[in-house]
Amino acid sequence: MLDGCTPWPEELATRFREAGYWRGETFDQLLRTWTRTHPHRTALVHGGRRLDRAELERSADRVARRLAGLGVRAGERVVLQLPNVPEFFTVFFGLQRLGAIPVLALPLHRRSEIVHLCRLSGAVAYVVPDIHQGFDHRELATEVVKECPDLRHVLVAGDQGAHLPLDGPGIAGELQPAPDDASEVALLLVSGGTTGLPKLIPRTHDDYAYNVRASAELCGFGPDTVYLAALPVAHNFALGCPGVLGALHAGGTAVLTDEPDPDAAFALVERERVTVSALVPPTARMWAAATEWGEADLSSLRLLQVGGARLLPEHAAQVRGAFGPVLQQVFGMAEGLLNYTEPDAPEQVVLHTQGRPLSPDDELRIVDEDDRDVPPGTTGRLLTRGPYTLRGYYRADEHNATAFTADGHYRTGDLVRRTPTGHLVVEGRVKEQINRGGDKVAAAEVEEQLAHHPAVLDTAVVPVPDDLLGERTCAFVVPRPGATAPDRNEAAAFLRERGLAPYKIPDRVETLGALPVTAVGKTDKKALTALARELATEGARRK
Ligand code: OOB
Repeated sequence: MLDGCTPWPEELATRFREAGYWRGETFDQLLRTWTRTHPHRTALVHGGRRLDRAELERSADRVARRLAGLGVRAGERVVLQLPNVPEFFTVFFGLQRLGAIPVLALPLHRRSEIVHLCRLSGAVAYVVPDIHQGFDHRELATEVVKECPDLRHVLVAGDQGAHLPLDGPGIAGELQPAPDDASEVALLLVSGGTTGLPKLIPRTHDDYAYNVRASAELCGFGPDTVYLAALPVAHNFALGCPGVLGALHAGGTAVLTDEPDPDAAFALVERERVTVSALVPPTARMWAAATEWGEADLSSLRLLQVGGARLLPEHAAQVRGAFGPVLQQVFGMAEGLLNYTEPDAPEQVVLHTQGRPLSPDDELRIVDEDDRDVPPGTTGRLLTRGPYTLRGYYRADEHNATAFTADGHYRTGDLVRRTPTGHLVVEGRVKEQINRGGDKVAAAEVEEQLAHHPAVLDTAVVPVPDDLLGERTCAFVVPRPGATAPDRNEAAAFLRERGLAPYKIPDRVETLGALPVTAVGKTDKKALTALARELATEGARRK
């Protein structure tokens, strides 16, 4: 396995192969099979563009030749930052054809995240759009290159500016065949993070293909599936749960959009006869509200997946009320473990639980703070291992020592309880992460960035409840003696300047004389969370 990764123990790997989870197929081999079986079935739709499987494969082959011509080799990493456009998949599969490894950055990542991802992965190339949603990624790339000596090439899908065009000349003749070791890393996903900087999650061909295939089977995907990707396809949910890859695997079609708002999305559902989509809770609620006045024909929808953050039972009822019994709750993580409510699950299960583990070999433990199992039905910390859950983050030995138990369970940081039917209910979390409607913000990352402000002595970032997003971020700031703490506008400008992704900029900034501490002298985040909540309700009352 790629240097810097933790493989599964050999006896487990053998078991997962014998059980038929790991089938020894790489994503390049899978794409070839999909193309061979249905060359002219539509694979991807984007605006007025439609690519059948044969075209997708040809385009991927062109990208592979292009990158090979630039010297990109098997095992090398390439940071891929594209929105929901067909090029995301032509580059993804082009890299698979070379055996090179995509690092899936999110479209909203900025200099801080991209420089970190490039350095951590030792990426040799970075693929960007030209301008996306008003932001010029070519300018970002110019800054990134200066800070990342290993980065040899920037490729632009669109107008190249000062960089190289993605669509340029490549090598002709035979491509060196991609390595066919399916136990090798196929892609690196970015974790939501709990520490200072995002971590990379190695996903092998074997484990991720199983993730996709088993999800597609559970969700009833088939040749008539039309999947609307309205969340970023760089995120695990829309990529492989079952996502675009699941639709392709099942012989179906994926429709790509960057506009999840009901106006745009409903028009696509009607036009393309979309059968399934995946949303985060705030978007699902907007969709539900919009059915009351919209006139689009949504009768083709057979499954509406909602996940990424807590969906309250009353909101689940609204969504189910608006769309009928098509709602599915999904509790997943880029690290692996996926839980789904079954498409035929009783209403109570769909409204009140976040689903059941995907694989019979997902091992779950619910424990107290000393890693002792709690009694059945009690809330505790979720630990897990299994055939598609990582055994270690990439190049992160120190972090891995605490993020996993000695016997290889991943500490999810989520607080859950299990119902008698084996479904999980997510009750909260112990990890210091704010879940902003599905966008994950590591408190430590924002704190570290804010600490660079010259007037800031100390800082702590905590969640505040929010009706739409579930949570927003509140930063408490202690000014240096004699200095004035930055207010929200100044803090936002400062963090933007430092290149932090926009969704990580605190929604509120409050000044304190000192941070409260616990009996052992640690910052008392519980007290701060309570204070943030108080300030927010007070603010709302005054309005
Ligand atoms: C998905 O993946 P990530 O990596 O962005 O975030 C994982 C974390 C979980 O550990 C949990 O804290 C939270 O997001 N989460 C949920 C949830 N789904 C995810 N919390 C409550 N209820 C849910 N249904 O978010 C993700 C990956 C694949 C499929 C779906 C979501």
